[in-house]
Amino acid sequence: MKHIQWFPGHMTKAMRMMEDSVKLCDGVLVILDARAPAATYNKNLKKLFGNKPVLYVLNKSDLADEGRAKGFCALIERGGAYALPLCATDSSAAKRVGAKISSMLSEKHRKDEEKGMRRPDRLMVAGIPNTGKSTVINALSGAKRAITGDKAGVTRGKQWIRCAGFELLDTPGTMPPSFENQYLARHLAFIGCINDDILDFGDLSIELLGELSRLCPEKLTERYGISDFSAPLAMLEQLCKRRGFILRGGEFDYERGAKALVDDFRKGRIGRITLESPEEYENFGV
Ligand SMILES: Nc1nc2c(ncn2[C@@H]2O[C@H](COP(=O)(O)OP(=O)(O)O)[C@@H](O)[C@H]2O)c(=O)[nH]1
Ligand SMILES: [Mg+2]
Repeated sequence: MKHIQWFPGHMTKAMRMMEDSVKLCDGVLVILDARAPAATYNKNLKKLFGNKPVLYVLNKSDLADEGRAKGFCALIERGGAYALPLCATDSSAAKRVGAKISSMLSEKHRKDEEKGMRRPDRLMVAGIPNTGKSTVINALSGAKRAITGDKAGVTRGKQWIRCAGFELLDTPGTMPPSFENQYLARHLAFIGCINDDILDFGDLSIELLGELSRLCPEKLTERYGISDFSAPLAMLEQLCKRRGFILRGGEFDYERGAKALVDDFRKGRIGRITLESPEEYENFGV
């Protein structure tokens, strides 16, 4: 697959904007994708957060492997940060995140009380594109979206949304993904965190089949009747055969097969899968 890159200029600009926002907050919610927590984590951001408490939300947990998602959460919490598997579209999402935020900020609450003043808790949402930042913000703020400005008439002032028990910066910090590791960069492509226009679905499907055949061959058998795992191209052909993706003349319609595979994976139709194993990431999130 093509080497995936991010322009350094974008990186610097995104980081600078995030840095300004973080300063105004008591804590940060970093949204990761529970199907690929390591790939959707950008360790460069850790330094921006300074001493601010961080809650890592492993979102889209409805599409992910439950045990692995929990394993990553345990790793993160062992390192001193907070973590929560979440399905942001679930009706219980706001309540679960709210409870976690409140325990994360208990130290601030105690200090506020000592000083005899209770400032509102202010948080921001951050994460790489497509992890569900907007969905989380909508879930936390509810339908009404009460917006509270820092100062009326100051257009440059940040907008805060009043949520149950805290205020949320209305615009999420969009952070660039880290592409230092091409194995993890591929995971970003699989889950749809990279603009599809720059991706070759043929290549992508071959890589995905290779990885899924090592991780969960039984799921490929169940959905596509794949039984010969000797080579990814042969797997794609079995998929095409099963789904009837055959061109006039009898050739396999590889392109259709590739698209179907990636689409099925992204929508969770192959099963609940987390591509990375917590065992491989000893010091994750710390
Ligand atoms: N299955 C599933 N889809 C989700 C979840 N959260 C968000 N999405 C979907 O993921 C896509 C990207 O979400 P969005 O909030 O726009 O991501 P953003 O780019 O980080 O703001 C949308 O199609 C959402 O509906 C979730 O917990 N589960
Ligand atoms: Mg968004």
